[in-house]
This record gives sequence, structure tokens and C-alpha cells, in this order.
Amino acid sequence: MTLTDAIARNRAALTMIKEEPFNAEAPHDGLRDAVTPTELHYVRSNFALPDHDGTLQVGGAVGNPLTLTVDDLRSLPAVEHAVTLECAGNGRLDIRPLPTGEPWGGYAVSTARWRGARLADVLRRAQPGADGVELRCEGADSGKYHLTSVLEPADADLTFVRSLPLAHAADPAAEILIAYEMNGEPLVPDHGAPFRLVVPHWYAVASVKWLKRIDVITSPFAGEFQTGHYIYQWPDRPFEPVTLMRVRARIIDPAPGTTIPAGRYTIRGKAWSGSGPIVEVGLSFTGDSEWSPVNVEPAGPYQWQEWSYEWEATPGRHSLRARARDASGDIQPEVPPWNRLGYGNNAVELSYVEVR
Ligand SMILES: Nc1nc2c(c(=O)[nH]1)N[C@H]1C(S)=C(S)[C@@H](COP(=O)(O)O)O[C@H]1N2
Ligand SMILES: [Mo]
Repeated sequence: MTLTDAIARNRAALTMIKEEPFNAEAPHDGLRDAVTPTELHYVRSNFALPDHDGTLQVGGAVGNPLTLTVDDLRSLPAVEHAVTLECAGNGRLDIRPLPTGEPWGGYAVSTARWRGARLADVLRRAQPGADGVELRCEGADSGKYHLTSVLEPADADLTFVRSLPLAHAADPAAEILIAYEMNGEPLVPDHGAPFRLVVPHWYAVASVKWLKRIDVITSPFAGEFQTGHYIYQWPDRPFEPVTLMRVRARIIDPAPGTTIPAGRYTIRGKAWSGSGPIVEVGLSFTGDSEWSPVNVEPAGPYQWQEWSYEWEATPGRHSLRARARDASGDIQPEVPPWNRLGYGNNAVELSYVEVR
């Protein structure tokens, strides 16, 4: 099988949003299990698939610059975590007025088992200088990009670059990975081969794919993917970067719009949050205010949690809604929080089912 065949096979089951650069949602089935099969994991790329020379440069304000290969990364202690990645633009289609940006429905979210070296272990070897404030992370991908600045819409030649606060990047407890395996296999091109960052709990824009170089920098980074996009442009207050995934629940079974038999039915779903474990999910069958508590399962610290509820389904159409609350006290809003670029929609979702 050629590389293009392998890429095409990996894309076949996804719901395409854009062909080039390839952007696609997971199918509903991609959210059924605890871990999403690789070929059902959503894909979000700002540029065409890049070439990557197989090395990672570690530099900037460090005492010991490094050039690492995938074998070097594999020789460091390996860590594996199931991590839920969600695009900050997930759910944009449900925001009104409709913001500019890729028209993501609700399926730019998936969970994979990522295995790699700890970013903190790599940084410790590189010895960041005391004046370092952020870690600038550059992907191998670049190309023409449409800037949506209010003042000057224009096309520019850009490279995908993001930065992380150095204190977070260098914290071993943050468990940020330079991942070289996804679900037990080497990374496929769409998900960042040969290696990528995986930043647990953060909207997935932080998880830089095709990682090319990381540099300790001594003043805050500004760039299109840091201070132009992936920021909340609120109508009434200063912009904020997108960071942690907001608390959110999803009803998986029954699938939206399906018909199920009357009688006992186990409703199942997922819930996740970057700001703490899910402590409560309520289900509503009536609209308005009555929330029945469901049974929420524990899971690994960085992945969505499963929940279930035994329902006595009576004939008719029912409006099902699930609402999650996390340990930090954050709870889903009824209305998506409007911001100009349409990020972070974690409003309670509505799903209809027919019972016969
Ligand atoms: N180099 C690079 N990394 C990137 C991106 C990109 O365009 N280029 N997209 C980011 C965004 S916005 C998301 S949501 C995730 C998607 O990861 P996935 O395609 O593996 O699901 O990758 C992030 N990392
Ligand atoms: Mo994203």
C-alpha cells in the first residue's frame, strides 16, 4: 500500500468538512467506545500535509540545544495516556449569529491512546534558561493562510506555530507528551507523523502536529495561531486565549434522530472537561428544568468519562438533553457563549428520539 492509499484509507470513514487541507469530523461511531479507533478520529489541519525530516530541534534560550530523532525519543521513559482531543471550534455551527471559521458540527472530538516521551524530560535535558517564559512550538506545515483580522483581511505565508507557558511545558505533572504512537501504532500522517505534542486538558490547538522545533523564548509569543486565531474575541471584554476544554456532555445512544422501542432503554453518553473530572451529569426529557442524575463512570484523568441512565421510554417524541458539571464547579450553559471566531461552544445539546 502506498502512502497515499494509507492516507485515503484513514480518511474514508470520516465526515469531510474540507478536502484540502483535509479537515473532517469523527462519525457518530467514533464516540461510542472509550477510545476512538484511529481511522474514526477527527482531523483538523490548517495546511497541507508537510514533509518532515524526522528530527526535532530543541533550542532558543537553553543551555544544551538538542537534535532528537524518533529513536532518541523512544529511548526516553515512555508514557501512555488516553487523551481526549477536542477542537476549540467544535460546535461552531450551533452558534448564532454564525461566526466565521470551519463549519464544525459536534464531532471535532475524539479520544486516542497516545504514547511518547514527556516534554518535561526533553526540556530538562535541554536546560531552559532562567529568563525563559514560553515554549515556542513549530510544526513542519506551512502555506497560504487567510487572515481574518477585522482591519486587514489578507492572505499570508505562514507556518503553524503555537506557544505554551514554559512553567506548564516543563512541569512533569502536566504529562505533556511528544507522542510517536497513537492507539499502539506509529502516528499516521494526518495526526502528525512522526511525532506531535499532546497537551492533556487543553483544546487541541496546543497539540502541535509534525513537531519540528521547540524553542525556549524570553518574551511572550505573538502569531496568527496564538494571538490572531484560537482566541476568544468577546464582544464586551478583552480577548483571551483558548486554553482548557470546557465542560461538555454528549448523548451517544440513542443516536440523535433514531427510533427506539418503548420500554426499558439504557441511555449512554460521554462527558469531558479540561478543568476537572466530571462529578455530575443530569438528563432532561422535558425541556426546561428537571435534571435526573445519571451514573457517571470514573476514567483516566485525561479522557472523556462514560455515563448511563436506565430509562422507561414511553411512545412519542422525546427531547433529550444532558448537562455536565465538573469538579471545578463549571457547568454547561444553555446558550453558547458568543465570540467572534466561534470557539468553546459547550452549550447543552438537544437530541430528539422517537419511541414506538
Ligand atoms: N502543525 C499543526 N499542528 C496542529 C494543527 C495544525 O494545523 N498544524 N491543528 C491543531 C488543531 S486546531 C487541532 S484541533 C488538532 C487536531 O488534531 P488531530 O488532527 O490529530 O485530530 O491539531 C492541532 N495541531
Ligand atoms: Mo482545533
